[in-house]
Amino acid sequence: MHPAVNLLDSRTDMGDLGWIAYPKNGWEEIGEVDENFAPIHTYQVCNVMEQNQNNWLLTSWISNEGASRIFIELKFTLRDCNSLPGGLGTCKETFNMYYFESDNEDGRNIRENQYIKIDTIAADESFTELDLGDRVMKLNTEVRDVGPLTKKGFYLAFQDVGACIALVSVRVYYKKCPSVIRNLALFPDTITGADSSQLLEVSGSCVNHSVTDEPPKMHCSAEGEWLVPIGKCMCKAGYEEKNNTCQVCRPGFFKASPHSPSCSKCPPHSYTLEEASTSCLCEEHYFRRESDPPTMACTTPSPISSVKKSKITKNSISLSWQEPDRPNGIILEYEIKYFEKDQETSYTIIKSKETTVTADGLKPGSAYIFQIRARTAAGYGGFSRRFEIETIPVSVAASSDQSQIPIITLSLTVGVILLAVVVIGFLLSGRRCGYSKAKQDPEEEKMHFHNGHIKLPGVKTYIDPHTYEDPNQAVHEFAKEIEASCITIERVIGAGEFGEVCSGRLKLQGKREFPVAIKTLKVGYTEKQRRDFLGEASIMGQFDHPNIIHLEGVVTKSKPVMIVTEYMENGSLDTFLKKNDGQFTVIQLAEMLRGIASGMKYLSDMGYVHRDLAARNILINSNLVCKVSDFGLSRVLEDDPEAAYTTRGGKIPIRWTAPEAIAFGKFTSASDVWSYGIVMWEVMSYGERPYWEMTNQDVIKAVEEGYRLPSPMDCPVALYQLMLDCWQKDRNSRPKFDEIVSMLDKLIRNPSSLKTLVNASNSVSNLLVEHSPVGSSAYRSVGEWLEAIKMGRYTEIFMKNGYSSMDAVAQVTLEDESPCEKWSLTLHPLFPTGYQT
Ligand code: ACK
Repeated sequence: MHPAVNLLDSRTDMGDLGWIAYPKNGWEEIGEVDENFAPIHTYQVCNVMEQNQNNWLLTSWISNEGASRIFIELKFTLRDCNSLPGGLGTCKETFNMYYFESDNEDGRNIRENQYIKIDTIAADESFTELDLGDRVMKLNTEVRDVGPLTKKGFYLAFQDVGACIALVSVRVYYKKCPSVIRNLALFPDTITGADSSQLLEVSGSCVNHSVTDEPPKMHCSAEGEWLVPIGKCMCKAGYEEKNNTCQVCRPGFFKASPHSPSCSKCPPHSYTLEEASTSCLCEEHYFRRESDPPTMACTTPSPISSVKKSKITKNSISLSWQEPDRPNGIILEYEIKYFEKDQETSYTIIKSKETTVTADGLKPGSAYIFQIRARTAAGYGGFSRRFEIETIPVSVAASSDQSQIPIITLSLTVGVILLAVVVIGFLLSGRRCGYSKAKQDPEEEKMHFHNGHIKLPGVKTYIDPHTYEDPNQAVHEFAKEIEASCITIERVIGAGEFGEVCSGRLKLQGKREFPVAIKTLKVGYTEKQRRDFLGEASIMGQFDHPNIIHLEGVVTKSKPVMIVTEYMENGSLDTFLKKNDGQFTVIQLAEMLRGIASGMKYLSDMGYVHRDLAARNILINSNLVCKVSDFGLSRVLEDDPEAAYTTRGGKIPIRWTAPEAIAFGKFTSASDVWSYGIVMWEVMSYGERPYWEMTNQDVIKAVEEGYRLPSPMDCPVALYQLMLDCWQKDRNSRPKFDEIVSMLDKLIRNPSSLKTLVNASNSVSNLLVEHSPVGSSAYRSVGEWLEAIKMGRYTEIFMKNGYSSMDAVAQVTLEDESPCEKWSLTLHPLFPTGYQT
């Protein structure tokens, strides 16, 4: 539909226009016909030879039909004064157009001076006698607009002051945005605003069978175009969108919620006979739990009927059960739910492929409720009945412990012998002193995790959102849904892979408003992008630690989809450090590192491997607290601009990644420790780029050949040593995060331990002052002293360089080439000049 609506068109108006002309010898109507012999109302005047012309032509009253800006299109011919010999003194080539507003036709007899001038109209084209001779009419078209109009209608008037004019047509119209259906909302015909730049906000109404939780709106421009749609309607449950309407779901199909895009076929073993179904009924003998989503298949119950207690201690309960007699297909895994009696709101789920499970970390002498269900390809069966089992009370456990004293003594003896064997073996293997190693191989945790087992050593374990068939279920398990109306977006602070990152405020019911960061998912995303985007929230939502970015919740029920986290005033750590180069004390930097290590310890305890630990993925708040962020599934690395493709096809941030992870994809907490070492280096060098401008290929080669990053400027020896430890080729020799945390704790508690800097020329003097308050005599040998300052591994270098006694070390003067300088040169292998063979 055309956006212009005519109020008057003298060409198409066949009857008497009722216009008034005066004085008598002024404008006159001539009855002409167009090429189709239709009458044309043409008014003309041509008193070019006479002085003082003032000829008026008044239209009849024109209703504006509610429009507040109207347009007037004039078509006319105007004679060129040069073609009128003798009339040059008086001849004019313009005429004037006026209007007068009135609510009704009573205003007809107004005085001329009450009219308001719209414009003086001149011709673009004038006609000449020659034109007339050829019977060629050159028509001028001029359009003017008037507004804002405040009354119901108006008159127009044309004043001639001595020109030769033929007014061929007058068209008066207004513009509107024509009625349209957009996003399932009907927007009515809307007359444009009075101002030529005005956008009118118009509310839409949902079409039949549609609903909204975000009222639809659009904006009508002065040109009659619809712009900027906001909100939308969705077909209600039982209906789906087709051609801008909501069509009913056919029998056999259902749609459970307005948010589902279309009707889906009933899941296995369910049906509907009705149209517009919002769920499907289970076939006979098939069931679905009330809490199961309607997308889930109906299954025959395969309930576990009896459970055997295999072992109960004061802190753990081990159970076993029989596979159900008639499972509905192959059992993929069991889900064991348990909680302390009367505390059902806080429960634990263990997934196991075995018919046994051990729940540990329980309270002594407490009753626990267990329920088990099996999962087949068709979905979950119903939960078994509740089994109530009590752990052993402490008193009983103690007495049974008493009776076991001889056994314990025996085991202790065996234990001590075994330990001695291990220690001797360790010493014989020639390994220098280092960090004690955790007993568990990190891969083992990962394997457990991949097998879907969840062990409960009193610590929560990370659950891979991939293990959920429905990713939406994972998000809602781990993340709170926040209503979009609780969020105020204030400004855009950056760009994420999936959309803008904004800062804003969150006001939850009963809580004070507080600042948050909001990651948004851009419009037009694919289902996979949405899943990957929300995957981060499913992971983040499982963590609760002061050094892990805290998830406030997600917005998934309205658009845009958002992830809301705590706000970190200083943004990402690498940028922050670059901006504040040299501004912090070593203790402040060590505290930042301690925080990061503590967050990483928590993640590794939960069995989560970060894979992209780097200063750019650490956020820092106004109190300089650092928090690990940027969690994701495969996409973490996709999203990281530092990530490069390896020959194995994966995308890896080479400079931060351990060699075994680059070479054969072995990502473990130990490879995270390597990355942590690189983060330490980034922090101590205030955001310097690791390996500077070396290419990724050169980095891989150098690291493989045993080269390591040199110490950053003014870096405490102890911290650089820790970095080197993190970069041990053998991943089992790298420190664990808990060891890194306690090491940093010790250093921070004893600030003098951080005074010795790798590249300070007086480093040895410092060492002696800080570590040997009563002089070098506090240590019997150089080895003992180096052990005490956690530099035992350099004993050999000291010896080789002639510093075999503490006296020799103590005599080092500022002028001497200090053993630490030699030592630090040895640690600068990336610089060929500094590398000593
Ligand atoms: O260095 P920045 O200021 O810190 O720029 C990036 C940008 O958004 C894109 O990731 C910033 N950012 C991300 N999450 C947060 C947050 N929770 N608090 C404050 N800034 C954040 C990040």
